[in-house]
Amino acid sequence: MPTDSMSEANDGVALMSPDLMSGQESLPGDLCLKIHRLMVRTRCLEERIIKMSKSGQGHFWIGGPGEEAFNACLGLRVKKGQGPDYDYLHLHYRNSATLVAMGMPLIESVRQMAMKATDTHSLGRNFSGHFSKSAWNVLPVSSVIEVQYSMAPGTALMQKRLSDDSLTVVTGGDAGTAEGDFASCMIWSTLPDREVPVLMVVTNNGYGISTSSCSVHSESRIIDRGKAFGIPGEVVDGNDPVASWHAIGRAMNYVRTTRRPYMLEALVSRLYGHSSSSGALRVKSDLDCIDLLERKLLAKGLLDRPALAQIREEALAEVEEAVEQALAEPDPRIEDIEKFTYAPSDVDAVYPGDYTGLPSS
Ligand SMILES: Cc1ncc(C[n+]2csc(CCOP(=O)(O)OP(=O)(O)O)c2C)c(N)n1
Repeated sequence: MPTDSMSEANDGVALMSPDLMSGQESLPGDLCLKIHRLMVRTRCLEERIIKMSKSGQGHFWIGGPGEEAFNACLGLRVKKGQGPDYDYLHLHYRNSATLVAMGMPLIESVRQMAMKATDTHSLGRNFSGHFSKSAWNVLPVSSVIEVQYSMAPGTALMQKRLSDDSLTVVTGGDAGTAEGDFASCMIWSTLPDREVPVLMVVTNNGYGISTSSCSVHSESRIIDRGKAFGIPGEVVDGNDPVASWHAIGRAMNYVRTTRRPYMLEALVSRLYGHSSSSGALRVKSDLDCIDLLERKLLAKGLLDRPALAQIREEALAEVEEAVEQALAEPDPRIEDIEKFTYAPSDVDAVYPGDYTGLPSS
C-alpha cells in the first residue's frame, strides 16, 4: 500500500498529502504538485511565445508543449551546477520544461523569442528553445538535429576522468535517431573498457516534422538498437510524471554508479505540431500530459478546480509580465554583429579574444 507523505503547510502545520499512483509506482503528493506547477508555467510560456510568433513580436517558434511531464522531471533530477562535478546537458529544442524545472526564470525564454540583446542564451541570435547556460552545464542547443549525440561521449569522457558520479544527459527526437550521430554516440560511449557515463534520452513524439515514425522505423522500440552495444534501456510513458520520475531515477542511478551508458525512450505528445512553420496549431488528438495529471490530482483531492484555475492565472500573469518587460528591453546593436561568435580565449591564436569572422589572409 502507498504511504502518505507529510508536508509542511505555509503556516507550519504538518499536513498529510496523499501519494499519486501510476501502476505500482507512487510519488508524494507534494512533489506532484510541484511538478504540476512547473508544467503549467512552461505550457503558459510556450503558448504565449507561439502567439509572439504569430503577432510579429518574434519570428520562428519551436518548443516543447506535450513534453512537460517528462522534461520537468528530468530538470528536477539533474545534478545542477557548473563544471565536471555536475551533470552536463546536451539538449534539443523541446526542453523548455527541463530548464524551467532547473529554475530558469520564464523571461529568459521570452527574451530569446523577442531576439533581445538581454537574451543570455544567445544574445538575441537564436531560435526559441535554443538554450545555453554555462552556469548549469547546459551546452548550446543546435538547430542541426542530432549533432548533440556525437558530442555527448566526449563530454562524458571528461566527466569519467574528473568525477565519480556526474553524468552527461543527451536528448533528441525519434526521427533524428536515423542520423549517424546517434550511432556514433552508441559506438563512442561503449568502446571496450572505455565506456562513458551518458544518459541517451529519446523523446518519441511519433513524428519528424511531417513524417510519421511508423513509416520510417521498422523497429518497434528505439532503445532496442542499444542492445547490440550492451546499452540497457527502458521505454516510459513520458506523459506520466510518476512513471517518468522513477524511470529517470533508475536510468541516472545506473549511469552514475556503473559509469556506462543507458537509453531512455519517453513516449510524448506534440501538441502544437512541429513548429511555427507548420502553423503551430493545437493538435486535439494527442494526449495532454497536463490534463491527465490534473484529473489525477482532482481525483486524489490534492487540488480542486478553483486551485487549478488560480495556478493557471498566476502562470499567465507571470508570462504576461515577462513579455511586457522583455519587449521594453534593448535590441542587439548593429555594431556588435561581428562579436561573440566564439567564447573569449586567452590561448587561441587564430580567434583571439571575442574575435568573430574569418582570419584575414
Ligand atoms: C541535420 C538536419 N537535418 C534535417 C533538419 C531539418 N529538421 C529539423 S527538425 C527535424 C525533425 C526532427 O524530428 P525528431 O528528431 O523526431 O524531433 P522532434 O522535432 O519531433 O522533436 C528535421 C528533419 C535539421 N534541422 N538538421
